[in-house]
Amino acid sequence: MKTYSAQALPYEFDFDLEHTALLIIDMQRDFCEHGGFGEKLGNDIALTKGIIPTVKTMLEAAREKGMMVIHTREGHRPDLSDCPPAKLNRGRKQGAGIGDMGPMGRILVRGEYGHDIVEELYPIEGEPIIDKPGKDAFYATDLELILRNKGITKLIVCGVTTHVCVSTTIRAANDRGFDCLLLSDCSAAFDPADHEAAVRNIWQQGGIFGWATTSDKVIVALNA
Ligand code: TIU
Repeated sequence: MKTYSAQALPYEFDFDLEHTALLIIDMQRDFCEHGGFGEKLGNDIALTKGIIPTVKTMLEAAREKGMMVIHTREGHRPDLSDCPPAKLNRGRKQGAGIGDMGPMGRILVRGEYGHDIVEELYPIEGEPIIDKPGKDAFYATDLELILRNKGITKLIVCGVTTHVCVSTTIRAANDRGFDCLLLSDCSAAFDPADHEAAVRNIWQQGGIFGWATTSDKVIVALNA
């Protein structure tokens, strides 16, 4: 099995195609388009929308090389029975009521147009979609089971938002023994300061949660 080595912080990230998956977090219209959950929380979606072409390039490179690709979506059952009242109440206070009707359908509800992944990055056959009720993609999902069954030990992680679902998932993956590489240019927060801090918080202290780099470094490694 060929080993690839990508320049990263705090040092190079070594991986192979058999044990590594690209994990794309929550690239849903609700976070990247007007009228979705992100915007209703008072955010500008320019940066989350802006990474779509970069993520697409990385996704196409992974597909071409045969790397496993997994997508996640944050959202809830239509009856909201899997939405903790605390989350529901806080969203409502911000004017972003989960389950409320918006221009893209009911906010953060499974099956609605706004809840789904943006067209440019839409999963193809064989790419699992993990529907998650929380920020952590492992919480109350079968993500860990799928990764273990496939022999995946390393995750290349990207998506939105860097400081919320991406960061929470990397931390959860780290505690489960997965090596994680965060792609900073394929991830975004609504505020660049949150993004920058979240990226640094992954690789600081010698890689306390994992590694960080940009997608071009991974693509260079894959083509070396
Ligand atoms: N609000 C925010 O920054 N993020 C979320 O609510 N979910 C994800 O990060 N996907």
